[in-house]
Amino acid sequence: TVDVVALGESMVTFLPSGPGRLADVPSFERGIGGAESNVACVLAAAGHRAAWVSRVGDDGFGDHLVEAIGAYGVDTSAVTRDPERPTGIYFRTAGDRATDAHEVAYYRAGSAASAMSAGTVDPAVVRSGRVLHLSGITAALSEGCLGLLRELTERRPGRPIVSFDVNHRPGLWNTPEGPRVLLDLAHGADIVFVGDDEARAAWGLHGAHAVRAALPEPDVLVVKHGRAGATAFAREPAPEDVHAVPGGEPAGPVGVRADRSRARRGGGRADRGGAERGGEQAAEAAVFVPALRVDVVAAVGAGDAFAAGFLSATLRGLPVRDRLRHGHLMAAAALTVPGDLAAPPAREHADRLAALDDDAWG
Ligand code: KDG
Repeated sequence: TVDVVALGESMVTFLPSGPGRLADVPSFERGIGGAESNVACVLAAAGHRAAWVSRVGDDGFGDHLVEAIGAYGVDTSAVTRDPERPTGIYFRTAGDRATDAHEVAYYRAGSAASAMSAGTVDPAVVRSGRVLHLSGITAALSEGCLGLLRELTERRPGRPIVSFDVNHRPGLWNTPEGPRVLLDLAHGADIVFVGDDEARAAWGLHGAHAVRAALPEPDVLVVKHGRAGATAFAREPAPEDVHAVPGGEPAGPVGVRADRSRARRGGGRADRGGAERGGEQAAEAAVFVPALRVDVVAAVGAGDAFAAGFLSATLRGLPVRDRLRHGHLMAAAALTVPGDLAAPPAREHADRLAALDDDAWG
């Protein structure tokens, strides 16, 4: 089985040769982007079996995406070609280092990926992994894409663990309904990633606990606090949800559970809360782990790398604090390169860094 299937639009990206306004940048360098394929690439580079499901044009940019993402070790065999619609592309400026304010120009309206729908994507393939990773970007692309996400986030027996990165991109939505739709979709996921800035802007929610109160259903909720760190809420699993991890990994739970004893003694700052679920009160910890302080080159791709690190550690059955630390480590690698993707630290190296004591982790 594939560990993670990531579904979403990828684009050929054009990164500026230097600073300045989009109007002034004289040349751009080609790269690849796409939140979900970024997650798949980092996971594959970190030694997981990852697949990317999407639709690209029957054009050179489509070829490039399939080849470049495949070169990370991602299975691209379920990517379909659209003979009529082009592959999406986008341009960005270098932006301001301190604020990361940058211009983005998307050329993706009517793209091949926007023609994804429950009718054009094979649901069996999409559900074939242990984890299905989705993002709110897809919901903004077209009615068909939104319908597909609604179907994939429906709670049904036997589905994979559904991971959802809210990724609110206000510029992509042409209706004011975006925030409500994203909250709806997040309700149906098992693992949700959201920035506290997104939650504030989209939902008017201030702080991690307010987000948890509005999103009690997902077993795991990660609220990211930009450069400060991230808070995870994770419910204890019902015993039957705990599976041993095959293939030589340390046996441990897959997915969706907190390890409160470890969180208390080992650096995650845990506080106790409760989450309402089906009328029952399930105790859970809120674990905050500070991010690594790095010299940021560009924030693009960092959220995706964080999700990949968190999912990687989840698949390996690591406790919540370590899932957050692996997320931060992968994000730190992405923050220090101009493009979306950086080579992640090797697993042994990441494990050693994640195991450093609290002083090293701020
Ligand atoms: O997370 C990085 C993405 O924002 C970038 O690759 C482009 O997918 C993209 C988007 O839709 O903004």
